Amino acid sequence: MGFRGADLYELDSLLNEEQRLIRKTAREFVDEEVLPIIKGAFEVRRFPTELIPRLGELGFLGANLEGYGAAGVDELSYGLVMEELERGDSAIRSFASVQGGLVMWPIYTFGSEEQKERWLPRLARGEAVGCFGLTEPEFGSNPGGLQTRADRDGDYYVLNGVKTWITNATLADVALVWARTDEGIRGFLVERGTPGFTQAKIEHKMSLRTSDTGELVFTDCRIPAENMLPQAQGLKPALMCLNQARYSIAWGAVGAALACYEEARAYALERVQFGRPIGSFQLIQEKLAEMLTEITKAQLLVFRLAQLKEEGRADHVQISLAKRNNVAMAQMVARSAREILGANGITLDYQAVRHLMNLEAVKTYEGTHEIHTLILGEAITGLSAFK
Ligand code: TGC
Ligand code: FAD
Repeated sequence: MGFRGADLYELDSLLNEEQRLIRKTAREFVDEEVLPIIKGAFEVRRFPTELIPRLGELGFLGANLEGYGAAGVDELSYGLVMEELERGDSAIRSFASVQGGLVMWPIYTFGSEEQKERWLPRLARGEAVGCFGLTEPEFGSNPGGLQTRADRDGDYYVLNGVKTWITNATLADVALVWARTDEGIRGFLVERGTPGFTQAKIEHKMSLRTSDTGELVFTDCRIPAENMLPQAQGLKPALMCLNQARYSIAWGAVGAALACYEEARAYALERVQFGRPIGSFQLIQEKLAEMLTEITKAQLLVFRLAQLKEEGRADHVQISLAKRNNVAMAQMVARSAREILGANGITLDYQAVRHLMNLEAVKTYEGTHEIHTLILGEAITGLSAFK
C-alpha cells in the first residue's frame, strides 16, 4: 500500500474527486520517481534534472495559473501537490514553487503579452527553468535596500550587481531580477547566455543539498528594455511574489512532517528494547502525540488558507503566520522523529535527518522565522519593528 498520511480530522473527506485525483497523481510520482533517487541525489548534492520534464508533464509547474499551458487547478489542489513534493524532499518543492510562484506567477501577473507567450508555456512544460533574484549579499531580510542597478541606455537597460542564495540559479534559462532604476525598483527578465550575465553554484551546503542554489552576477549586462515587467513598479510587486512561494512552503512543510511522522511511527512499532516495542513507552508516545497534534493543527491552517486564497482573500499576514508556524512545526516533528530512530536516525537510510537538515534552510528562506514574527507583530500592534 502506498503512502496514506495522518488525517485525524478527516480533511480528506472534504476533498472533491478532482482534488483527490491530483493528490493521488502527485503521491504516486513522489513514491515511484522521487523517493527511490533522493538519498543519492542528496548525498552528492545533485538536483535530479530528469524530474523536470516529468513535473511539466504532470502539470505541477505553475499549476494554479490559467492558460498559457498551465494546469489551472484550484488553490487547494496546488497546495496538495506542494505537500506531496516536499514529502519527497524540500528541494523538489522548492524547484516547483520557485518556477511556479516566483517566475511564472510574476510573468503572468505583471508581464506583457509577449513575455507571457514567450515564457509561460515553456516554463509550464519544464522545457525552460526560471529563477528569482531578489536577495543580495548585503540585503537579505531587508530587500528594500537592494543595490543592483539597471540604468537605461537607449533601447536597453544595463544591469550591474550580484544576487545570491538563488534557487535554480545555474539551471535557469531565465532569471527574474529585481533592480533599482531611476523610477524605483523594477523586475527584469534576463536570459541565460546574455553577455555580462554569469550563473555560479554555491558549494558545501549542508541543507537543501539537492537544490541548485547559486549566485547571479551582472557586469554591464545589456538587456532589451522590453524585458522589463511592465506592470511591476516598486518593491511591493516583488513582495507579492513571495506570498505565492510562502503559501507553497506552508503546505510543503506539512508533507515533510508527515514523511517524518509516518517513518517514526512505523519504527516505534518495530523496534524492540527492554523486550517491548519502543512505541509502548510513554515518552515515545508523548513524542508521537505531540507530532500528530502539531501536524493536525498545521493541516487545518493550510486547508483554511487555501479557501481564503481561492476566494482571493488570503492576505500576506495570514500567509506569514502559516509559513512561520508550519516550518517550525515540521522542524519539531523531524527532530522528534530523528530521536525516535536512535542511531539510525542520523543516516540517510531513513528520511528524518534529510528533512531536518532541509528545514534549516526552509526556516531561513522566504522570510526568516524572526521576520515573520515581526510581520505578525506589526499586524497585531500597528507598530513596525523593522524601521
Ligand atoms: P514595507 O514598508 O513593510 O512594505 C511595503 C509595502 O508592501 C506591502 N507588503 C506586502 N504586500 C504584499 N505581500 C507581502 N508579502 C507584503 N509585505 C509587505 C506593505 O503593506 C506595504 O504596502 P503599502 O501599500 O503600505 O506601501 O516594506 P519593508 O521594506 O519594510 O519590508 C518589509 C519586510 C521585512 C516584511 C519584507 O522586506 C520581507 O518580507 N522581508 C523578507 C525577505 C524575503 O522573504 N525574501 C525572500 C527572497 S526569495 C526566497 O527566499 C526564495 S526561496 C524559495 C524556495 O527555494 O522555495
Ligand atoms: P539576514 O537578513 O542577514 O538575517 C540574519 C539573521 O538576523 C536571521 O536570523 C534574521 O532572522 C535576523 N534578522 C534580520 N533582521 C532582523 C530584524 N529586523 N529583527 C530581528 N532579527 C532580524 N533569495 C532569493 O531572492 N531567491 C531565491 O531563490 C532564494 N533561494 C534561497 C535558497 C536557499 C537554500 C537559501 C538558504 C536562501 C535563499 N534565498 C533566496 C535567500 C533568502 O530569502 C534569505 O537568505 C533570507 O531572506 C534571509 O536573508 P539573509 O540570509 O541575508 O539573513
